[in-house]
Amino acid sequence: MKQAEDYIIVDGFKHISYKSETFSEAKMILRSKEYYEGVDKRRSVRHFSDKPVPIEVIENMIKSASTAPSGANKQPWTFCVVKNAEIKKNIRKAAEEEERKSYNERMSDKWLEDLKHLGTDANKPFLEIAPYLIAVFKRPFEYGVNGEKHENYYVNESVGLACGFLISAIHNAGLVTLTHTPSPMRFLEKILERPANERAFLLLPVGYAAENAFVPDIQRKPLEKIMDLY
Ligand code: IYR
Repeated sequence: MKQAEDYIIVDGFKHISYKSETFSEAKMILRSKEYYEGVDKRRSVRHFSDKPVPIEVIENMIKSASTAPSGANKQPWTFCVVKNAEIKKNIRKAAEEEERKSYNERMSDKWLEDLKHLGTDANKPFLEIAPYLIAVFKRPFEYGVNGEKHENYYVNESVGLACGFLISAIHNAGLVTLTHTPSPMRFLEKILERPANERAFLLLPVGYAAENAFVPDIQRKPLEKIMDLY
């Protein structure tokens, strides 16, 4: 029997054969339901335990994040993992400074009203308590060998997708996170001494939920409100 080719050449580039694992319709329904029920247990948590987490777990999560699709496969992201207490303290101090300005001056009354049910304020103790902070940076461009700039593509979409994968991986490991958005976030670039082609995108504290953690009693929109079938 003739063996199927396991690669072809398209415009001079090698394309390898890809076989995706498929399931019966019944199994698909079951798997999709079980997956939903798993991710539906995820919540944004603001109360963390300081219990240590093996770095290997964080490394695996970041490898999962890096499997996200990206524009022209440029993978325009860097994940900075902060375990060092001194650096976490500096990040907390700088984040709270920005947040105080935001809550007191920059955010509109409507915005503050919209946040009230979440119980947030400018104090961010979790930035010191969580065993790790993952500061995600986007890379709008790369430097070539002569220092010239090469633009990346769909950078926000790509890094947003990678963050989604990361958040899902954190939940899958039984840990929690919070998509913290101190704004502006330039202080992260300074504290972590990032190269000039990186911009802070998201700050994710990662760890176990505190034993006495509480989350706001909020509901997800029902399917009828979020899906239109044509
Ligand atoms: N960045 C602030 C405020 C904040 C904004 C939104 I939109 C939220 O959903 C939650 C908080 C903070 O992190 O507290």
